[in-house]
Amino acid sequence: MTTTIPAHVPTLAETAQRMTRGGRGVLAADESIKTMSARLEQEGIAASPTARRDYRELLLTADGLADSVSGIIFADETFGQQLTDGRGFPEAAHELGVLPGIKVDTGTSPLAGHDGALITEGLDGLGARLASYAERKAAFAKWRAVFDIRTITEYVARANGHALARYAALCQQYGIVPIVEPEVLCTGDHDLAACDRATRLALTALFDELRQAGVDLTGIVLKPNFVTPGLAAAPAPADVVARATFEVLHDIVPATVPGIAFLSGGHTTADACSFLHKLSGAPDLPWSVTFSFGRALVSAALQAWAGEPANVAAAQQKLLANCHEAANAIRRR
Ligand code: 5MM
Repeated sequence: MTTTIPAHVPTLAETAQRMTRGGRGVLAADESIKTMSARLEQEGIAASPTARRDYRELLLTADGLADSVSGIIFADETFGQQLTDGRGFPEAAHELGVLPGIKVDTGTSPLAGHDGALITEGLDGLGARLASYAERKAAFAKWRAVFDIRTITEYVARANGHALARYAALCQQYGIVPIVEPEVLCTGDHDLAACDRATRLALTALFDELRQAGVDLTGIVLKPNFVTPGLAAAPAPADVVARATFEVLHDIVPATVPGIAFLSGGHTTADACSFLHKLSGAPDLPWSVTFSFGRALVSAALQAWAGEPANVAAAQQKLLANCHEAANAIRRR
């Protein structure tokens, strides 16, 4: 008699660890249709579902991507598309050794009564969408709250933290690891202290809400911004950014959180990698730190591709070089 040993279904904690440990990070390729179309058009490429598909296929199939990338975040459109060989994107990602993730927020709206502040939407019907993504083998999901240092208040932080916590609790019910992303934007000419204050406000409200929602903190990945001056202000040295970022996170993020994967936020690849390198060298880090960069990994590849099949290999080399640089930033000690 033959017995079939059921395949091990990874726990939330195991998936979160796989995403953030082992010297690899997450590639954010989940631009909404609107953002992706604008980025294609900026490079002179006519935006269409096929162009967006070809671009994401180029990213996913770069040979050796899994050496430095543990997971890739897709938007809903890509998640349901097929590669040119007929495989679905999530299936192909698993086969290539990269966990597929899905962005499930539906973007931001003005937060009524709080001039200029934004609230991230997408909770309506989220359970049904997560059930469908889980069936299609999504390993993790992402929800991004967006804060501007000029409009963030305790209420704005709490409203967005509450939505993030409800999203995270729902994801865990469906066996999907939630990436929780409270992004303090670095557009503007504010100083590092202003970003420090805003990031503390956002993270404090978030972790309070996550606890109250009963979210298992061992099964999440936090995706924060680095604590930096605004992009239009005088830059701070990488070790100053790393120290400020570490202090904020150390004060607020419990050690039970397995991994922190930073967004790049409009910083150059070199800057984002050097912040990460300095930070990951800090002694006794309670969590794994890695990257979940979007623009810092893909911008050069998109430019090199320019929509031409003949440029695919060159574009993939640009992507791989940036992914290796980011992975090296967390591996070098
Ligand atoms: C890749 O861009 C993501 C989705 O953006 P939109 O919904 O606005 O189109 C974005 O959430 C991204 O995952 C994070 O902001 C990190 O990207 P960067 O470029 O800041 O590392």
